[in-house]
Amino acid sequence: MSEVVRDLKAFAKALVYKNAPKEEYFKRGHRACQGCAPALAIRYILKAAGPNTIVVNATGCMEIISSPFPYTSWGVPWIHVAFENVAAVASGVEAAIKVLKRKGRLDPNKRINIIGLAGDGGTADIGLQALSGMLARNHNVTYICYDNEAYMNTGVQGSSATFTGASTTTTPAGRYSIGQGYWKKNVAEIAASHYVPYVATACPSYPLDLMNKVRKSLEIEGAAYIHVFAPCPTGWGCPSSMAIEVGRLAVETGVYPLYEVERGVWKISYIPPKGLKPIEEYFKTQRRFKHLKKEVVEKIQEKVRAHWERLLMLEKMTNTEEFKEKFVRPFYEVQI
Ligand SMILES: Cc1ncc(C[n+]2csc(CCOP(=O)(O)OP(=O)(O)O)c2C)c(N)n1
Ligand code: SF4
Ligand SMILES: [Mg+2]
Repeated sequence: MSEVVRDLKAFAKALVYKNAPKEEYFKRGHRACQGCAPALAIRYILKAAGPNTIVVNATGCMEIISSPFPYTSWGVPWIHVAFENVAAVASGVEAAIKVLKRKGRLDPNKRINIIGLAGDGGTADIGLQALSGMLARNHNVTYICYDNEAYMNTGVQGSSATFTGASTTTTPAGRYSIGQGYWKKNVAEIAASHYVPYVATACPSYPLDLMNKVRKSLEIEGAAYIHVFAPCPTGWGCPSSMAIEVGRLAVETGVYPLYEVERGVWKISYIPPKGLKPIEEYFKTQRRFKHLKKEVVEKIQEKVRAHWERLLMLEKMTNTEEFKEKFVRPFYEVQI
């Protein structure tokens, strides 16, 4: 596995087409809207995971667009579960495979990837308890949340992962409301606080980085969590041709930083070489932020910058020999 590089934009452009596996396990013909980044993300995720993969998928846009016959798109075993219990079912699948291997009914050396897949509603809200259980028990599962920042399948209702200031049908902007009034819930950090071996954030605008993180998570023994920021042109009010650019701008403005937390050590995957762009550049691409007044944008900007600074500090603090010696080695290498 190559190191995640910092100037991902240049790197991804140069290498993605040459190095991406040719096989498609999320097939064409599904019913996603034009420019749907979650659907693109799944395509990359499965390219990276390969054929020996079982996907446990919650109710949501990605289930709806991919499952009805004759538009079924899954080229790997796939199970649809309720909105709230992806992590519980994925835990059960992993336990069942372990038993089958122990009883000799499955080759014990065969690697089977188990991926739990749910939207931000299914992860940050209704499925959070099951996710926490799965992470606490350290099941050998990669849980992936595709975050389109609202309950899209049922009509753009806000979730706790909806970005601050966004207008949704349950957080409508108006005279007395800026839209979503609180800070986006950070599920990647919640996952990291379970001390699982691997947590990452990703975005299909950076496909190579996304695929590398999926591969890495599957190679590591134990629970992994990947939070994938995935623009939804329909719910966000941007042209379908802009989804990739919008994802890139989210990263370049610091609205959605890309990073990994591997055994407690933080590493930012992409640091914009010329510093963060102003968040207006990201906001102006989408209708859901159109109503925001300058003073509100400035306040959100301040928070985004502070959050980025904190990330830089976390990286600096955890990447020292002292941190690794006093925390990482004793904590992660001692088996109780
Ligand atoms: C217990 C339960 N409550 C509500 C629903 C209705 N429902 C189905 S999908 C969905 C929204 C899913 O949102 P998210 O997880 O963000 O996925 P997205 O649709 O955005 O891809 C809702 C509310 C349901 N299926 N089950
Ligand atoms: S509503 Fe959004 S997430 Fe759902 S299929 Fe359309 S673009 Fe994709
Ligand atoms: Mg959603």
